[in-house]
Amino acid sequence: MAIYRNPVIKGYNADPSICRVGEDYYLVTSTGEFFPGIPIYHSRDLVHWTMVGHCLTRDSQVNLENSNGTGGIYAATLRYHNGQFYAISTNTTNNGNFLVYAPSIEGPWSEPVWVDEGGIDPSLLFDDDGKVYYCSTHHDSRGIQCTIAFELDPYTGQAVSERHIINYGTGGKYPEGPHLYHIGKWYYLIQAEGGTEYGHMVTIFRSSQIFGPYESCPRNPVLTHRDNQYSSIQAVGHADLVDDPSGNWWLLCHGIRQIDARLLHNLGRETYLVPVHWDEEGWPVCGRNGHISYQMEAHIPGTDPNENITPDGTDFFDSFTSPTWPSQWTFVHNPDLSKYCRGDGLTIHADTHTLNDETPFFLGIRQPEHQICAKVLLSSKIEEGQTAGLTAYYNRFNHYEGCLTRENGRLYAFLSKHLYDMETQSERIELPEDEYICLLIYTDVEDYRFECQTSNGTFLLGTGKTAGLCTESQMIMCFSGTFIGLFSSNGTAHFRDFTLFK
Ligand code: 6LW
Repeated sequence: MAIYRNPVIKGYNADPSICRVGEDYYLVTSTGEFFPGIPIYHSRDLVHWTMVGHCLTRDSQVNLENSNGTGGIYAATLRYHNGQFYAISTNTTNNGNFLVYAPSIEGPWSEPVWVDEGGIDPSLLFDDDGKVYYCSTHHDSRGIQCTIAFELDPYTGQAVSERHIINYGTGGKYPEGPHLYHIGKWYYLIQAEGGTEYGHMVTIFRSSQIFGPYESCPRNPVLTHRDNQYSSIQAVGHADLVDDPSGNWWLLCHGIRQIDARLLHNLGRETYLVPVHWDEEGWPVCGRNGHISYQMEAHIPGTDPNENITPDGTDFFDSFTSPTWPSQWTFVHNPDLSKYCRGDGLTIHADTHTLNDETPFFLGIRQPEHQICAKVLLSSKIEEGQTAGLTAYYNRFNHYEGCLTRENGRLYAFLSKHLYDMETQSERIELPEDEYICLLIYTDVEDYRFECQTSNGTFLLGTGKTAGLCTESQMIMCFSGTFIGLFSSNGTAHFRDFTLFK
């Protein structure tokens, strides 16, 4: 069997949902307050994944106004049926549950079809008889969270059957992330329970009828690390099931990489691959009896047995000279893309909004590892009172940035750190008027270290604690992860050659 390494999709890639078309796998993840929404990844072996686009690329599809770190696009489900792709999700800040569809994974994705149902984590089952079933979280008349299902017309968003409460879970809090499958004679229901933190778990149920009654797997939870204090992989849950062309089964789920044994993670919830086999009673056995690890053995589709599969590199480079945006670039809320000009490098025409505001002039990529280096060239043509530079950004309340500014005609560099309602700035270092200044970030589990390189040498601007950019240290309920990005405020900034590498 081949050896592969988890997570298979690194950095903030939570709530994975997967479908297979022949020998091609497609997977989506949630994006919260970030734009574009719902990234799409492609793979041929479930281990190597490439981001190939997004489902939500237009303001008319995704209004992120007021999503404010906690809201926006929650978990999505991706399905393929009869030549059409469907992605269904929840805009928790504006209008709720919706689906979009497309004739190919590249799109064009439709305008939203709104579904008149509350709750989050909607999913679709295209059944053998041509019926389409919807399920999502729900609160019953007593306010108790559960899973609801009904037949849906995916092109009108209308229910075409009665609504049925089909499950209350096994007693874990927040039964959510439901997915329905019709496998053989059974309808299976997979869901997450325990909340997407350290109590997270995957539970599974089955019934001979779509609307139940569902029986619980005797081994529930079938996948969790709530009982595994020996692994720094935690919060394992929110899974989707897929088979490969050879008839092997897999779960894609999310988990976190704890910093040491501390209740801290700064990379967000990442996507993990879990081999599944079915026992004699027709229940799935996931991973190593419900546990997973960073290195696992399995019959990886499309690879030779005994192969040691090397993980994808996480290096990223953009000279900003091509007219097309690499998919990895991500914005906070809906950006005015006319203010971000590519071609001769990247020019950002910023107004007075700062990184502390809801709509900063910012673009970033997901931090993929605890230890990375990122650097960028920033023109010294900085206006009086303007600030621009390289940032480690969790959200508008928690971010650190190496900045250039101009005061009384002189060019300076400094480190700014913003946590909650606290802001500090390091001592300013006067810089020579080089054409470009190189700003750098070096990260590890303890610190983010900021430097700048000039013709006068390399200067340390300062460090910020990694703990300040962790999900657990957020003052608002947050589900994202740290981005490494560029920003400007109060003037036009010109960047070249952004590089991120391990
Ligand atoms: C996702 C839900 C969850 O929709 O977090 O805590 C939401 N649980 O399953 C956003 O990732």
